Amino acid sequence: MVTSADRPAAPPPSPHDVERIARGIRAGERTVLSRAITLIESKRADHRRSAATLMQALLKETGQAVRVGITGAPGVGKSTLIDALGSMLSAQDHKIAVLAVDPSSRRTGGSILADKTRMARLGNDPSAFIRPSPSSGTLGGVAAKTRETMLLCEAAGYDVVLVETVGVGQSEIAVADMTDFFLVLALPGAGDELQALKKGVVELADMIAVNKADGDNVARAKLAASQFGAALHILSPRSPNWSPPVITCSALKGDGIEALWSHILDHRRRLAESGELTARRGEQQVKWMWTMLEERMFEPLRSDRALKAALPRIEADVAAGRLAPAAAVEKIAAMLAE
Ligand SMILES: Nc1nc2c(ncn2[C@@H]2O[C@H](COP(=O)(O)OP(=O)(O)OP(=O)(O)O)[C@@H](O)[C@H]2O)c(=O)[nH]1
Ligand SMILES: [Mg+2]
Repeated sequence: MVTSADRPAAPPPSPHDVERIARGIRAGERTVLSRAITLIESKRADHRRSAATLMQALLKETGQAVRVGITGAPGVGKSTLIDALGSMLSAQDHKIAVLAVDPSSRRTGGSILADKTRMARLGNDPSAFIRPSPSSGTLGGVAAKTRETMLLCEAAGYDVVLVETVGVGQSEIAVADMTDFFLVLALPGAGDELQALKKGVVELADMIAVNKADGDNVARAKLAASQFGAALHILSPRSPNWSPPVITCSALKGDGIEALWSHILDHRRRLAESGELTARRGEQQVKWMWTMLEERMFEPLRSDRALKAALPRIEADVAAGRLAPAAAVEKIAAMLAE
């Protein structure tokens, strides 16, 4: 049996190859784009260097897309909404990239399949590109890969990027940090809807859309929307140039999707005119650099075998009060320096 360990490792792309990949991406070739994403998702140091060269080569071609983050509880209708919005935009000659940030192991086979069926129209649309969340890694790592994928998609000519995330851990913050507009989806329902949404997430929202406003739900959806509206009123807005609207929509029926998009464009116009868009993106880039650096610095802690073997013991000693945290840090640092 030939295992992957027996096979010689694939050589990293040469500088010449990287230039060819960059050309393929600029030409909008999907297979090249997919291969490039696989390259940036690789953990190998030589691949990572090639990936960094590629990102630098394409830097000037990035940044033109409307970047929208979409969050909400499982089942709220994110994928259905992306399908409806993406299909509408595709009909207007936009090219749509759909990405996901999900650092949990939730998105295994079944769930990807489910997404494919929920995004049935976009999935078959030649002007749409759908890429699931990188399947492993820390949130910081997954988010960094998704950001780079977003930039590759922009370089390939996708002018709308929709990033779906489910509300696990800090993933909403990671997505808000890589997009221009953060859309929170909510469900119709009485009173305690607001409690169901984490406060921190509502504070990040550039808009709340109460989805599934169809059939018997319409009145309840309107009620929920007015409650959200009142609640948003007392929060200090994320931007001085924008008060987050609250709308109702039905992703399933396509109701309210046009209005939703026009709010996103309005937001973009205002932030662009005030200079906030450029400033926000600049801050995001710097933050991203630090996140990647942190990831890089922490990597030996995850990959150094001796250290990994020693860590549980060190932790136990710290927990039991046998080892001072400061002494533990010295010990770990010394092992890393070996
Ligand atoms: N009635 C109604 N059902 C909807 C609407 N939008 C989505 N649904 C249904 O809600 C279910 C979940 O939809 P998804 O789009 O997969 O939800 P999601 O938020 O992407 O779910 P996860 O990715 O699992 O977190 C599906 O059965 C959809 O058909 C809507 O506007 N109205
Ligand atoms: Mg989904």
